[in-house]
Amino acid sequence: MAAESKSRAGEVRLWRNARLATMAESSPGSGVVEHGAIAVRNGRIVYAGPEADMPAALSKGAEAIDCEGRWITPGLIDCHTHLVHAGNRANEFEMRLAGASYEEVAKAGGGIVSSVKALRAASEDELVGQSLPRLDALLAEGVTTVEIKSGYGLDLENEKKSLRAARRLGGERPVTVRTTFLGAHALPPEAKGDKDAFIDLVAKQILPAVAAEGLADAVDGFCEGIAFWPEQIARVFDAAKAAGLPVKLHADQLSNLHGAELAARYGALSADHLEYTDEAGAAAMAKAGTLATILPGAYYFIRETKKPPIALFRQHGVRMAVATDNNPGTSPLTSLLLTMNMAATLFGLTVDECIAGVTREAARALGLLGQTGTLEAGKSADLAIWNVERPAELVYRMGFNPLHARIWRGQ
Ligand code: DI6
Ligand code: FE
Repeated sequence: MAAESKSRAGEVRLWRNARLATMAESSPGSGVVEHGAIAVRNGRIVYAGPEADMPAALSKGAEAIDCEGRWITPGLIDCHTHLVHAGNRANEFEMRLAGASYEEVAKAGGGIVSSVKALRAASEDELVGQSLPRLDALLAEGVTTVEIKSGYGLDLENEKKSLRAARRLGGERPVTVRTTFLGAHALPPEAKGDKDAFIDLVAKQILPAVAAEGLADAVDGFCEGIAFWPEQIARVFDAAKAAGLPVKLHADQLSNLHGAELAARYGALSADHLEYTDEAGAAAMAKAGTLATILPGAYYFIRETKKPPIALFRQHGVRMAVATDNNPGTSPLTSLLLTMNMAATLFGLTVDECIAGVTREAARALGLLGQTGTLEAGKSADLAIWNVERPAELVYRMGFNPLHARIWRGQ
């Protein structure tokens, strides 16, 4: 699994002469430490803070890396992607730009069903091969943890194939992969329009089998008129609960079906998109501790005009994560840096909210805050080291990558 070990067991590695944005919850803002150092042993952070306060025992005999004043943030986390898919839908994009309607695109074999066809036709090896360049694009910008959903297989064998491909990506590259079963994503052609029967199949057969094989860390659904109704999603969530898996939801992206409240009722880790969420939804999420995962890439790409209610989320104390939603239909985006810029420019998130959204809050949205997402002792040494003068540059630039080095589990 892990990359070849460069430091021996028990040895301390030190990143010194650095500026830290620890993102620790106990500190205000980004938890800035101007003259900072991070000590790492066995892949874990044993110290992160002012260099002057570091216990002398840690630096004695340690291998020290001089960061020359560079900024270190937690490794970035993309907590919502459909990264494992086959082919792309550039043809559909082109048709739409030439004036084709959604129906015309669908008639020409476009839409989500075309991605289902392509995924079913691809072998597991081909899926891994096609997905690796997208994963590499994320890693090149300092990503150390990525969530990957199924949802283009839509039958047992093909859902398992995509989840296995996702897990394999974590073996091919030094990155933490969390998998999410998204069986209730769309209706496959063989369901012949019968959503209830398909939901039965997902809840009673596919989900339990996927869970029994340990292929999924969580369960997601698409709650929308063009996908599944809240009552149908609730049946999938009941099955997830029975299998002991946490849930999350694509909610209120195109209309307000009160998906946010549904997610909150099930104690979901996150509700995602949320363009049409109202105040009752925000209040319910706050009460349940359900995060809002903001996906500006999809908002931008489908030219949505209704923005998620960021002010309500702040007012009610809903925590916000930010993710790419990488997928072939509505967000062919593989840059978490650009995503931060979009969250700031399109939705008015502050720099601190953007950076927290792709680190601490993204970790929380995956149930991984105990392991990663901040620079604090005890956590995995997942770091991104940047050639910037101030963290705001990570949000400000468009299409420029200032990453100096990416460290995953201390390597
Ligand atoms: N919401 C989306 O925007 C994507 N899936 C979802 O649940 C669309 C996926 C696609 O068109 O391939
Ligand atoms: Fe999505």
